[in-house]
Amino acid sequence: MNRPAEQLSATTRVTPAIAGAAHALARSQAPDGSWRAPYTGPLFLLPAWVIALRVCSRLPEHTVAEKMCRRLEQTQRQDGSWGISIDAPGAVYTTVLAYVAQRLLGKPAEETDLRRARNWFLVHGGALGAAPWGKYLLATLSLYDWDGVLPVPPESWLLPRRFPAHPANFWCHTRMVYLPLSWLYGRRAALMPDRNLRALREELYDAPWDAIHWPSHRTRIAETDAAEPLADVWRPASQALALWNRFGSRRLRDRALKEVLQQIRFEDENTQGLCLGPVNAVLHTIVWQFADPGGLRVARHLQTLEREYRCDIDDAIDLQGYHNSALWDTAFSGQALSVAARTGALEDTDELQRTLRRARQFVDRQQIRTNPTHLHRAFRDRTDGAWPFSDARQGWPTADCTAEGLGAWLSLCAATDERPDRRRVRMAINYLLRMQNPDGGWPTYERQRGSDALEKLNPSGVFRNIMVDYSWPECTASVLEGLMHALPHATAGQRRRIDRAIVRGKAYLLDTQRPDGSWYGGWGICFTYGTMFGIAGLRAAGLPPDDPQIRRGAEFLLAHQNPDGGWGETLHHCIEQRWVGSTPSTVVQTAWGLLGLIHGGLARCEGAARAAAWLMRNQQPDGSWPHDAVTGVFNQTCAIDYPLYAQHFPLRALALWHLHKGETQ
Ligand code: LAN
Repeated sequence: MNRPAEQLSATTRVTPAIAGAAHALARSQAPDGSWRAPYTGPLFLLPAWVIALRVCSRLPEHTVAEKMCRRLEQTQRQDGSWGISIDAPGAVYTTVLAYVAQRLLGKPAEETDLRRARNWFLVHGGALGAAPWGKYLLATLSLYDWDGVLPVPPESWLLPRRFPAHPANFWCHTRMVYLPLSWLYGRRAALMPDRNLRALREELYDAPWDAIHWPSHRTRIAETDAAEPLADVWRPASQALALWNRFGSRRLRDRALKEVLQQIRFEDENTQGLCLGPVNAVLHTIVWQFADPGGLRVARHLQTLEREYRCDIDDAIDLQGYHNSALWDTAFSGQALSVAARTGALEDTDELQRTLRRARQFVDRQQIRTNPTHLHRAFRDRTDGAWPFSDARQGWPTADCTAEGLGAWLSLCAATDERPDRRRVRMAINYLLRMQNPDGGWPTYERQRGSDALEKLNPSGVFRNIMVDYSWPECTASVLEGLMHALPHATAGQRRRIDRAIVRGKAYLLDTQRPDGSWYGGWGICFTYGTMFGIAGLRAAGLPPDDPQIRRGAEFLLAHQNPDGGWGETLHHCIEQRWVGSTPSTVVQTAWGLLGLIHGGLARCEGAARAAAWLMRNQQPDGSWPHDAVTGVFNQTCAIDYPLYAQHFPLRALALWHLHKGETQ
């Protein structure tokens, strides 16, 4: 075969590229065997933390305040606004919160950037136009009136579980945010305004505070904040719920508040105080400050935010999107290194063995072996055998983290001559089998509980697909790969169940492929991510590379490859749900594109060689790659940064390419 010069030179240069990347990755391993990096991107988290600190009268001293302000300054957009995340268009919600946070941290209202921010949000309706979560937070500071928020009655927790709108049927992140919110709403929890807060009341609105008729703004959301506009039912529903709030039974309210506080305790207990995510971690802090001012729980939550969620990037401070991403990043790094080890490209095998062993031990320790306490009472599912996104302490596993954790554990065991404990593999298999959704796909944290129709009640304005734990192509693909990996360790009974699960999972993947051959990525930006997983999942389910649907997936990738050999996508693809156009190639998306081609059996095609050459051209002298873009996303609108993706995905792609490019098709 006649190969262009670039392809030939790519073939000869790949061994040192793999070795350099593997050493760079090994060097960045943490002492506990994990990989982790600052997990930032959403811009509503740091202001929410500052608000919690103000509620608890624990605003930070000057140097810390300055570093928090620096982060907010870095993320302000040209037009003076803040988006809900990095790279997102400006929103009143985050602009008002970022403004309030900086004022609380001591900046004067007349400072130039704050003036620009104020001009921006006043043009868009001021705080009255903020998406609902912004209003709740402002209300706790008495910067917004509880009469003007979308009602969140705590009594919903007393409904029969069968009732479709019982919060137990919501996606767990939504449920765990609305849990503390319903307590704050039910109590109308608000600080007594001091002089500073009174001043702020005048800055956030284009009308005097006393002249605002709050009830007429309950369902108001500025256009900038309405990625998912409120459904029409919210208008009459919010009126009815507000009447209930006013005239409903006090005794029932007290019972409901007690129940909600009990559920909050369960969550604290089951997560060792870490909470499922950053939003409920902040809201629990605020709840406990009102429920038991200055108590032990407040102190613990403040400490958790400080020690686990805070991250320092150079001279700025941010609040992370999860307390860490350790299991997820370690699983991928471990798998990339295991593949690299198979290429024979690495010289210092002692160093590599040490790294792999420590990674294996870390992954090993993060398998959750127990179940939540008060399982049914706390509306939780079994967790034994599963892996979480961060670490075992937090106790909320997901299907794909389990699959990737299990896959990494097995690969790392194989690479370090350790025999995995079969009983534990089987526990993981059982968890994965339990998690399959009725549509054949796999969700994130829990099997789907509510019907898709619940999405009509999405009360957030800014996020999409938050009401139900839907199936996702990438979660499904990870699980199919994980199950195949674990198959040799399964019991005969499990094998039969795995076979059936795979048939249904395959059907789900075939069904979710779009007419253009791609899969939409729900948790990575965007089609390169989804398509890489879609193809890999179908291959794991047994389809051959020349299957027409796999071909179409690979052709989609080839059709959208940039002339320089890479791929580039932005958050707009996620928001618009279509390939809006290519943007400059990025490291991570190029690695995903190349991996998609390799899984699709096209390792030997010219496009794959050009992608590999792009990755090698852009590798830095120390073996690492530049962190050139934010490539994670959630709920279709909010970008989130996985800095380590730019290290382990290219390594895995190059190593696999090296292993497969010699194969005949
Ligand atoms: C995450 C992080 C990891 C991510 C993957 C494992 C990558 C994915 O494949 C499945 C979904 C999951 C677990 C996920 C879900 C949504 C999360 C928890 C996040 C993106 C991190 C932060 C985000 C959470 C919802 C942020 C808080 C915002 C709310 C809307 C509550």
